[in-house]
This record gives sequence, structure tokens and C-alpha cells, in this order.
Amino acid sequence: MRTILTYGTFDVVHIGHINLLRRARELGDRLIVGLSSDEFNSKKHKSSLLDYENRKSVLEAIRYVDLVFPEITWEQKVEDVKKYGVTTFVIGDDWTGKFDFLSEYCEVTYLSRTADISSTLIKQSLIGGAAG
Ligand code: C2G
Repeated sequence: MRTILTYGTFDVVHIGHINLLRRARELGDRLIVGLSSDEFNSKKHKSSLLDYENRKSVLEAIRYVDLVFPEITWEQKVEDVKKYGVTTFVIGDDWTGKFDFLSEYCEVTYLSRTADISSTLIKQSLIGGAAG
């Protein structure tokens, strides 16, 4: 069983998230996702429109995702890799190099981001639309 692991906020899910999850899932037999808690988002200096339970329900409904668990600290990744028997850690290339330390425990793969789409852009256009 090749277990693939990734992390993220996954707020207002869009094609960029779907492409990342699909490509990650194709690298193994199951995909598990550490989903940033609302408290951890603030530690990441991120605010999400949708709360943890809402984002979790959406992720669990995506056919590429086999398990969702909470991401609450930066330090939990090594323990998560051991706990879930992870083969490959995957994340978008906006994090290139940041998680190389995990290569002591599993493969580390950075996938190219999908251009011209982000939750922030969607939220801005919604606000812009409402203001318009
Ligand atoms: N992503 C992508 N293309 C986009 C937008 C996002 O491939 N256009 C990828 C990101 O690179 C990331 C994943 O989708 O791998 C989730 O993105 P975010 O929700 O923005 O998560 P992030 O804040 O990067 O969280 O501990 C690691 C962090 O939790 C990662």
C-alpha cells in the first residue's frame, strides 16, 4: 500500500486544488490530507472563508481523497509520516525546498501549481463583484 500525504487549507476548492489532489493520488494507492484547522490557518497568516468542518466535508467528497485529518502544527509532519506509513509527501511547488527534511522518512515531491487560479483570487472577485 503506497500512501501519499499532502497538507493544505483547501478553502473554496477550485481546479488548482483538484489538479493537485488528482496528481497526488495517481502516485499511490491512497491519498491522505492534513487539513489546516482554523486555528492553524491564523498561524499560517491565512484566513479561510469556510470553517474546518465545511472544508473537511468538501475534501472527503472528492474521489481522490481517502482520509482527512487535522493539521494543527508545523511540527506534526514527521509523526504523521510515521503514523500513516507514508510513502510519498506531495505539495505544490510554491513550497519547493521547505519540506526537504522529510526525505529522511519518505519521498518528497513538489508538483507544479495550476496557474491563474487561487482561493484568494476567487474571494477578491466575489468581493469585487459585490462592490461593483
Ligand atoms: N495549489 C495548486 N494550484 C493552485 C492553488 C493551490 O497546485 N492554483 C496547491 C498548493 O500548492 C497546495 C494545495 O493546492 O499544495 C493546497 O493549497 P492551499 O490550500 O493554499 O494550502 P497551503 O496554504 O499551501 O497549505 O503545512 C503545509 C500547508 O498546510 C500548505
